[in-house]
Amino acid sequence: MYAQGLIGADGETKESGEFLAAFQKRIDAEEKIEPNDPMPEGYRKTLVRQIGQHAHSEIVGMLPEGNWITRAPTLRRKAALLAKVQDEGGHGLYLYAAAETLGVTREQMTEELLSGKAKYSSIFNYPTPTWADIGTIGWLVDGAAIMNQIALCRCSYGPYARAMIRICKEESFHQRQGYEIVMTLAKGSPEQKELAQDSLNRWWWPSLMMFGPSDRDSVHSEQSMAWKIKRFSNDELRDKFINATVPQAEYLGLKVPDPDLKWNEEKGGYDHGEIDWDEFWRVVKGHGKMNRDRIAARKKAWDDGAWVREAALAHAEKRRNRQDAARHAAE
Ligand code: FAQ
Repeated sequence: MYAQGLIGADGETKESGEFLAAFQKRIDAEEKIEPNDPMPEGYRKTLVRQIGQHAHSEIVGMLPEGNWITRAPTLRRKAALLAKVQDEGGHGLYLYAAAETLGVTREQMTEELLSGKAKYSSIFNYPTPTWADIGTIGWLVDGAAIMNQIALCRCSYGPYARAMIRICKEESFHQRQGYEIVMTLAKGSPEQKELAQDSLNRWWWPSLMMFGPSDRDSVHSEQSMAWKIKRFSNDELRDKFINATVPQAEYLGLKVPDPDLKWNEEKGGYDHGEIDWDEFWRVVKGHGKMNRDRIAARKKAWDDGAWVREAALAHAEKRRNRQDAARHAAE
């Protein structure tokens, strides 16, 4: 359908000023854009990039927690964790389906993930060495994901916005199950409390990085906000997350590992310390602790699943042939 690459708007456009102005008018009037509507190529590419990367994040995001399914401490914890990881797989599938409405295939998106061309969230390149990490991921990672995704429920592209509404409902359950795990540890023995604190120490800063680079370095924000794909800037969402999460840590009796974190009465929010952007870019560029393992696991799953895809296609073709033959016989 479209000949260009999938990743990102390239800034060049052959569309007329009149066409772009009419499109912007629809956006400004808060109309939802649907798959068969005319849209600028940059808008389509931006959505393919963002939704595709979001889908990859959900699927790669199953790996750090999947690591603990066989080692969950009780049957109740195991059942909840299994359901949560399965939910994340479902989110990935809604999102791939939403991206497919823009004229790309799941195969193309997967190839871009496996070749390193398409990104997925930096957060999933950190290891999960302790059970407390499963609680902390639910509390902080799903908490950060919800903060970002609530805004995406109002995204101008209909299929993405609608997928987000359902996803947010499930993520809020995930956030609560994670918080409950951390609360159990934080109110438990000194060793358990230490596990919870150690996990918070390791996940706090990477969770803040999930919101993307600071506004001054965010290349896509301005255009994405004009198109109402993004409703808030990266820093605005990060600040909202900090303001919501610090009181939760205080309630647990845990210390947020930021010596510069301070309530600012004037702005009605927290000031925070400097984020290590070198670490962020290192991880985004593929040099985090788990990048290689994550992509190797996805590649193995994709290769191992080839026979299933082939069998499903062969079955669909057989069925189509049978239906065609039956139709011809009836004519
Ligand atoms: N990691 O100009 P911006 C979840 C890239 S879902 C890696 O600011 P944009 C559920 C960015 O792609 C988590 N790369 O970009 C779950 C761009 O590179 P590109 C995922 C990042 O798009 C929970 C470049 O940096 N959520 O966790 C990151 O306007 C538990 C410049 O950045 C979503 O994807 C990063 N953290 O804003 C699952 C939400 N940040 O593409 C399992 C939808 C930025 O030019 C367990 N996405 N980059 O090569 C968004 O809202 C946006 O895409 C942002 C980035 C806010 C992530």
